[in-house]
Amino acid sequence: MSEPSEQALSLSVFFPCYNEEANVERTTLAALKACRRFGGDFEVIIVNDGSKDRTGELAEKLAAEHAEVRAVHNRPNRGYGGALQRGFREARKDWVFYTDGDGQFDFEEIDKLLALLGQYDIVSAYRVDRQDPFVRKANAFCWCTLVNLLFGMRIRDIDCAFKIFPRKLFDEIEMKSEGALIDTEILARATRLGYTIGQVGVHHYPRVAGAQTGANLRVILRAFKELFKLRGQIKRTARAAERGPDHG
Ligand SMILES: Nc1nc2c(ncn2[C@@H]2O[C@H](COP(=O)(O)OP(=O)(O)OP(=O)(O)O)[C@@H](O)[C@H]2O)c(=O)[nH]1
Ligand SMILES: [Mg+2]
Repeated sequence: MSEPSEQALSLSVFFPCYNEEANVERTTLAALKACRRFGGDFEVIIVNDGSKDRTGELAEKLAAEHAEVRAVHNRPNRGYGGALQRGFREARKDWVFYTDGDGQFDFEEIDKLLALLGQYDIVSAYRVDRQDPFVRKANAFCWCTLVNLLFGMRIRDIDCAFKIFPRKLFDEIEMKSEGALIDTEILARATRLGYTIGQVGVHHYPRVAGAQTGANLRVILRAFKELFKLRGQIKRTARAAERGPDHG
């Protein structure tokens, strides 16, 4: 696949939403505005992850109002990883960009990712001034250091929800994480396949509406459980590849 030029960009944009009735419209309109600037072929996918509020209903309304918008629904809620998996599997364009549905990132900064796609296969942003409490930032630093060591990567901010991938990657890798490990899983599997990853700083804004859910203990424990499973799976895949196709 050739480097995307602004004229010919074929882009799927999606964002997961779990109980984001206060944010989903604003986020969708911001995505549409950013995509329209490119004038290419694009789609915006709202992944409603089994929300208990009016997110699903609002997503359907937005899809009815805008031809480029599609709403898909996980029923019941499948977790952050399940929501991201759904978005990647639904994407139909050559490039897939995702961010969060709660408005903590600025879609306009997608330009920074596109600018690096000539040099790298994937671009993963890092938050320059992360709007989270110190303890959460310190935990994130330790987590990122651990996964980099385990999977031989050098990612500055693994869980930054501002990344772009070639869609074909998702035909080549399995995704199993249903929790917060999903970002690590995708980048670790892509790294094993030889995909290169560019990194660039983007802004991060405080959540203005909706409930904070990203750092509860259940999320963290689930991520560790999935981490050890993923480590085992990737090791097994590597050993099978070394043995060659006859040995499966
Ligand atoms: N936490 C959580 N978020 C989900 C889930 N499914 C989809 N999401 C969406 O994933 C995005 C990231 O979740 P957030 O709760 O914003 O996580 P965060 O940004 O790390 O933390 P806060 O915004 O501080 O809660 C949001 O757009 C959520 O609506 C889920 O099952 N759990
Ligand atoms: Mg958030």
